[in-house]
Amino acid sequence: MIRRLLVPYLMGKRRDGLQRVQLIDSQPWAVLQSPQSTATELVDKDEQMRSMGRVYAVLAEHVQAAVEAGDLPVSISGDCVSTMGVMAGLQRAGREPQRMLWLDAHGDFHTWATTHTQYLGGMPLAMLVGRQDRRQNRRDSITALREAVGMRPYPEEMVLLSDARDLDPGEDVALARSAIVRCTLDQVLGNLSTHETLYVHFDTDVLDEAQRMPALKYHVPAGPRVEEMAELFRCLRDYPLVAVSVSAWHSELDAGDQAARICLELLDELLPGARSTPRERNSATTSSTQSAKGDRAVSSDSSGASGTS
Ligand SMILES: [Mn+2]
Repeated sequence: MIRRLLVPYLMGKRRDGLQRVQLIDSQPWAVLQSPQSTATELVDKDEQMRSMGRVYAVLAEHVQAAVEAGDLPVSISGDCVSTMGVMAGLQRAGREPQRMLWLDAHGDFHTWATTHTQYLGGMPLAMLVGRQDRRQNRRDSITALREAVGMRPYPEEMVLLSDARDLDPGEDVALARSAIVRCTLDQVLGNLSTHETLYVHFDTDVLDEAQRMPALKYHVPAGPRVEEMAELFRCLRDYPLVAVSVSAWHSELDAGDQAARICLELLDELLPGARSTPRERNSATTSSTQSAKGDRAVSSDSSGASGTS
């Protein structure tokens, strides 16, 4: 069974628009909330981290319960810090994955030492693998956030990051010196084994679909199209998945729920079990007019993100 978990928050702030996923998907989604996290705007970074700690502790509980019941947890939330909640739940259920695939246009590898913007959304991967931060001695440090969620740092060398084509100065150096493996989308399967349990995290901003999905966040050109992601997901369906998490689009900008629908169709390609037939689906993920691999080979030349660390 698949346990679908909807977490309508963006960096600790409520985003009720994400709940529309419930209305447009034929599958049931459980909506998770923390009663103390009701604000739709949070200016204070410490309060933001406390709110994320509460919200993703709830996610961790639900992931743990799903895994212990033999289900596959699949979550959609507003940001990539949700990976901490998913990982915490997997760890507590004794199912820490042997590999993690992190699909993202960005590195998400900033720390307080490298960030110029103080933007917490640029730090989730560094948080997940336990990078120390210079606020570590403060009560509201990232370490405290990880403890609130109940997660142990995940080993860097087990993370495969693709295709992270938009890195900032400082972040690029930190990633290159880390044990995280980087690759382009067409190199993902070559870096994974069907014998290793796998957690797939899909930040929807990895897609290069400014026209078709204008509600995606932080559009970065020269990335994979929906068709290429669908092809990868169809292959990954045969891997021993232990969890899937999605970082969502801007629900308030998603006119007609276009981004939501395409992402749900993509999830359908990845998840085992019943799925709609191609004829019933929107043609977004089934178009074969473009050669996915060919497009990727062209775009990876100019992306600057094709090297491995
Ligand atoms: Mn991200």
